[in-house]
Amino acid sequence: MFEQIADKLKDAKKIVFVTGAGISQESGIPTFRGTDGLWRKYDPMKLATIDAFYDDPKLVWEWYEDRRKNILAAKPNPGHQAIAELEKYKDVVVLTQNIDGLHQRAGSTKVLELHGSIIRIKCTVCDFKGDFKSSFDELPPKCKCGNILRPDVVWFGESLPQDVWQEAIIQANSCDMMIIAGTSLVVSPANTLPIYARQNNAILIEVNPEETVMSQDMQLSLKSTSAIALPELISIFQK
Ligand code: BV8
Ligand code: ZN
Repeated sequence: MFEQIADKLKDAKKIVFVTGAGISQESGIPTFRGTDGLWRKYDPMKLATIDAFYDDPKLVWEWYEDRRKNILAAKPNPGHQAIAELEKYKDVVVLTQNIDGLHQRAGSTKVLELHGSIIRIKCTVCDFKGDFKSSFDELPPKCKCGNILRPDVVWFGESLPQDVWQEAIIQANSCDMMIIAGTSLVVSPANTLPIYARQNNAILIEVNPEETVMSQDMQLSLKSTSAIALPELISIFQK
């Protein structure tokens, strides 16, 4: 699959990955828009928004609790593992839209979570933030300050954490190769990262069984799943 760019892969100094829900699909975590899409059962704009949360915090919490249980039971798949393995050969940074923490659990050490993390919580009022591994006996859970807690994720209409977003742009601007895996590139501003990379003359590679809005702009658009394609990419370095 990667023969035609094997040399470019070997010459690359810094490889930045932009990943989305598709890379966790083979870990059993439903994507957002695919046929197994998580949102098939729920109306995404209804639940992943601040209004929905204040409208019905219990319902939104039940949705996240349901997803968090599935995520904590899931394991990184060969796609996540290949990206972690690549760190042995290259400077690798992962810019992920996913909130499942699977890149870190696979061993990736430089991961920017653009949309936050389902295993972190924060207070809706004070600056409390914490890990969220156990279950709560009541939903929505309360902070010590008396206000309700929320998952530390970015909802639609909310801006991304400025420090994370600024750092993501720096990484996209300073890589010589960007591999976009498992994302429909529908959600902004994450979907602008390949544009920053292209402006910096980076080689763009896409790994997605389906066509996306940017497939035509890629030097290589692999119609494959990430758990199949990414281990093949690593095998180039293991010959
Ligand atoms: C912002 C965290 C501005 C929560 C997520 C109209 C109304 C309202 C808003 C907007 C609007 N138009 C534009 C917007 C902006 C909005 C947006 O982009 N909306 C979209 C829907 C049009 N964006 C925002 O609101 C962002 N904030 O813009 O702020 C601002 C500025 C200043 C001040 C205030 C505000 C915030 C966006 C973050 C939303 N939070 N997640 C949670 O997860 O619960 S987004 C959510 O979508 C996930 O993070 C997910 O990762 C992400 C993107 O989806 P994908 O990852 O691409 O997943 P998808 O299912 O779409 O695609 C999967 C792909 O994988 C497919 O292509 C499939 O073919 C492929 N695939 C499947 N299997 C595999 C595979 N690939 C490889 N291997 C496989 N096995
Ligand atoms: Zn508080």
